[in-house]
Amino acid sequence: MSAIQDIPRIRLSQDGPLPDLVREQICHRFAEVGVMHFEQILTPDHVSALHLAYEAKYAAYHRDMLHDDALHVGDRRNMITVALAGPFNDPLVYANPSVMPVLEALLDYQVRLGSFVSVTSLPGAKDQEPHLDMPLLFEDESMGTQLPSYCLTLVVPLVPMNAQNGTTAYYPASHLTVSHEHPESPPALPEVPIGDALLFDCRVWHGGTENRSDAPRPVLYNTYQRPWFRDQVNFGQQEPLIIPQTEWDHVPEEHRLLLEWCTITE
Ligand SMILES: O=C(O)CCC(=O)C(=O)O
Repeated sequence: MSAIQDIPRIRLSQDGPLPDLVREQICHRFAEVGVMHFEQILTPDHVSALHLAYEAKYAAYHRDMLHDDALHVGDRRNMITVALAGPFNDPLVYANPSVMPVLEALLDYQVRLGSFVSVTSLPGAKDQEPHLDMPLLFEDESMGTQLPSYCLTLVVPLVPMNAQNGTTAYYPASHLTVSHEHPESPPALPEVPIGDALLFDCRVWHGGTENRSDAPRPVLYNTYQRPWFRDQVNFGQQEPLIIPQTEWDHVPEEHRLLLEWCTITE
């Protein structure tokens, strides 16, 4: 099998259901590559508003130090839990209609949001080591790579992902082999403007690239899981998913199952 080096791109209309054949083709392609670039899932103005809200609430994490409730995930890089509150408590953000039909089909129509965080690299952050976000199920056995997707992360950049701000290097199709190291083939380095998003399978090798800009580079990481799968490794010191009670009251009935793992705060 020749190495896949490109990340497929799709743009889906938010009006009306996805035809079965189209959904099947997209899922088939995703299963082959393990990463997909979704174009224009939000307007740039909407993302700018999210960015402002993020900066207003989470700037305290923009210091290069260890935080009690944020995970240090590499040089000058933290994973910060973002409360589903204000502009983040919005179905366009946690259940985006351009992405959900694909996510639902990939996870067999039983989707739970497992975590809602930002991975923020600070100016000067170096490349992150390529890694898997969690160990494979049945770690040393090919079985873990033959299973359908069970944990998918939607990366929604709040500033453009590019060579200046930093992007994420992905090794397409690396979810199909068992290895304790990333493939030797060169990774894909996607340029992602605000409004676009990347979806990747948790079995795909990846790593953030350096931040050469003079500003933090936050990307939202929305992780969707089958109901039987729990992330046992990334949330030892922080809640994966929080929502204040007053915000929970505004969650539409149709999304309450998706969000049933939320910790409701005062
Ligand atoms: O910062 C990035 O671009 C990727 C972050 C990441 O892969 C991680 O923290 O697991």
